Amino acid sequence: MSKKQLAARWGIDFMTAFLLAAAFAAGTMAHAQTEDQAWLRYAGGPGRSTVPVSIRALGSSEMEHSAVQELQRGIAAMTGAQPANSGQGETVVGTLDEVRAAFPGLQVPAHLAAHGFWLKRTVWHGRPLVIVAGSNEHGALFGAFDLLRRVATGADFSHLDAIESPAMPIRWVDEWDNADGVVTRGYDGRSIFFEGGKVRDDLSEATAYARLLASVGINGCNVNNVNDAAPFLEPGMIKGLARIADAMRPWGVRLAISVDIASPQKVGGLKTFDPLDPDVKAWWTAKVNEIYQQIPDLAGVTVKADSEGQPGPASYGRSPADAANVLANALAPHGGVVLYRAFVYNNHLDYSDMKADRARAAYDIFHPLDGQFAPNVIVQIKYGPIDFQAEEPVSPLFAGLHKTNEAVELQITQEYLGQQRHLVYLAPLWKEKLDFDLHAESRSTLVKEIIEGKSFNRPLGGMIGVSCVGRDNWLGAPLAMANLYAFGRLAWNPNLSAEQIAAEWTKQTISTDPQVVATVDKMLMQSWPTYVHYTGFLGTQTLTDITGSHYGPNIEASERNGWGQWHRDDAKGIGMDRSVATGTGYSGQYPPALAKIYESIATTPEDELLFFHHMPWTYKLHSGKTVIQYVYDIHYQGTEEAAQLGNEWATLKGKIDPQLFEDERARLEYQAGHAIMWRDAIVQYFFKESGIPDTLGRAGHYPGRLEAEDAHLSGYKVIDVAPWEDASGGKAVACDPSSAQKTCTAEWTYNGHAGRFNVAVQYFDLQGAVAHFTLGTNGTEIVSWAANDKFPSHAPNGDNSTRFTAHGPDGRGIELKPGDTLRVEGAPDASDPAALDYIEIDPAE
Ligand code: GCW
Repeated sequence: MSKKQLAARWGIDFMTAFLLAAAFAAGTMAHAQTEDQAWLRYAGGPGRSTVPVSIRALGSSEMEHSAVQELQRGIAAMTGAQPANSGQGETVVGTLDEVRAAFPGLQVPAHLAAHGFWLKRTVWHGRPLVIVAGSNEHGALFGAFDLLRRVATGADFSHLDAIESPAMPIRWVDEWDNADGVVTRGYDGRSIFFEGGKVRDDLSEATAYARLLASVGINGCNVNNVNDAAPFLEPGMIKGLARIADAMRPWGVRLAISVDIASPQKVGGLKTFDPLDPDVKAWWTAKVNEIYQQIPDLAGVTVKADSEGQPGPASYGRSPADAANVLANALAPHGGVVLYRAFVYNNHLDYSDMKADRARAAYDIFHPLDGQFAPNVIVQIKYGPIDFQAEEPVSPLFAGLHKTNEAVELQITQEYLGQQRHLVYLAPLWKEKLDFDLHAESRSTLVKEIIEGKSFNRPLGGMIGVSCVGRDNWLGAPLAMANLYAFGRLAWNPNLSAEQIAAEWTKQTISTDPQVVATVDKMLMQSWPTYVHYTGFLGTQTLTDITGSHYGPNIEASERNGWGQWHRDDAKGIGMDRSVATGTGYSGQYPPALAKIYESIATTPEDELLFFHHMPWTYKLHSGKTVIQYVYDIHYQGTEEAAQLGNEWATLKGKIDPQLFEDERARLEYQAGHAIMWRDAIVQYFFKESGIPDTLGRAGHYPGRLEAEDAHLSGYKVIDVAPWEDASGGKAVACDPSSAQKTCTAEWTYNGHAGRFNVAVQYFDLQGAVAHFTLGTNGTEIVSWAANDKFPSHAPNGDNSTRFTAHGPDGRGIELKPGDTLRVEGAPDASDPAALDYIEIDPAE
């Protein structure tokens, strides 16, 4: 950002802008991406702790070494203490056996569960002793991080005597990195692992990432995309993968990879990839052996097959169990596992078939196979039956597999939830799913207990988080890192609350000041409901462009195609009838108690109503509001809540790191503007479709709004925006490429009362190009800015519709009186026509 843009955007004076720009530049140079920018800053500790700073490992393993290094670094940073004389005692790290041997006579727990740890503060021969003991060295490493978390969050150490162990064995993140360095559904730069078809030379970021993952208990990382995975089994690539495994090993994070089920043909040159073919079996066995020779601790493989164009066993009339088992048998001797994804569905469904239903697919395909999977196969199930939606019921498949290991797949990267440009803390959503009771076998079976293996007595199970980090600060937005943190903490212990995790994260990342912690946590907890309120309603599927960016609104994109993310709206109503009696029968896939609840309109929870039933716009909800009135109200409420997030953050000024403050402040300002665009798109679309007015008169009426298409235009031409709902009134203006003018102008005459006003300009910031804008009154420029953010799409639409608000030179508004002219001037760039939707004039007070 230039200084002038900074000044324009933030309404600050030139000198402050200069200093901030310098700080940004220095900041970028000083900290290329490191894990220390995340929750491992070790800066927010309470300033003292009773953990002795003399720290040693009792054994010689690599992970104990990592643990000691981490403790030394963390304790010293948080307490300011230097390694002291032995009179102040010591902290030791080891396995339980090592502790027993080193401190004979000390009372130690008889046993620790796998990867568990014991933290103990005691006195040994008159000197303080803190023990970090693991069931093995990996447990000791987790224990070290836990001890550091306790120091950073100000825990009481006086009676420290804690035993913990992970709730489930599989705690992995999945990355969707491609060999060319592009991260699918990643919003934060290129791959930390791959570039140009190869593993990167510099894997320091892979090590740093592993450290972050280990700190929250994650033990596996699948590094490549589930799509197009065949090249990863080429011999050269396996060598590279072995280097990644080496880079992550000191932190106990085991490598996993995605494999293409057609590899025997694509890589091995066989005529077939039929999983029951003996040559195919032999090929997999040999390939797996080849991998383990180089990566002896490979955690396992993930498979996406017969889904979204990926090849699979269906080509040969074989089942997912056949495909999973051929891999499982090859992996079993090495201790590896297969994560077979239940995300298998036909994406060529017939929209006109009222019985067709993508939500049914996973259960229809996998339930009949229960009991047929090898013991080292885990079926990996997305939390909902469709696809990482902001609101969607729990997948019934969790209750449909009793003799099969299960893992839940969550998404850390915010594919359908604002792509890290919007603040959405996901732990409350995940908790809702994990705590959900499916009532299988007419007893309590919570999702978290199913994946822990408890409900159906399974040896394996776990949680997978699709993370998709990149080189641009992992998840890009600093607050989005709370999601990565929360994922690990919940996989370790799904009984933690979203609030508790938020507080832990804030204390470690931002500040331990109670007011800061309370404010940030309130914002985090409110952020998911807020996002839902301005982007959807009552369990509709996503209203984004489902075949494109998954970001801005595009209501029609989900309809009339084979993808099955339908909401089936028309002039009379909206929603999918998934009942057994009259619909697709999906609700009958749940155990009887739930099936009954979802079958009936009266008992279906309203936040899932339109997922299960097609309802008239005039249907009255429990509140007495009609569905359409709810649509209007909730979207206006959502935009107010989005603005409120920014107001909350503003109270932190001067209390937190200034760079973080400004970064998030700008993000929240953008989000509040984008929420308005979402609101208007949805409200105007369904208002037009239903023809039912808003009882509060807001739909279709925008006080203070002056449309660009109604302005006096010079160089600008009126355009239709696609989809129409993404522009106010469906139209915008764009510079006419055939015009000789270098800039284009839109001018309005102000006819309201005299006073001070904030003027918002809604414009389109196209990808890969930089247009410039200025706003002025009566021929004098007030402010200028560049459309240089990074949004999806090369055409003007809701992906890139952006709001810039001018608050006047002193921040108290722009003075206007009747007859004044307001003018926006756009300077296009070769591929960005400086398109403009409207301006909106709101009283400054
Ligand atoms: O949500 C969808 C994504 C695809 C992804 C797929 C999946 C990797 O849009 O990009 O493919 O899910 O989970 O397999």
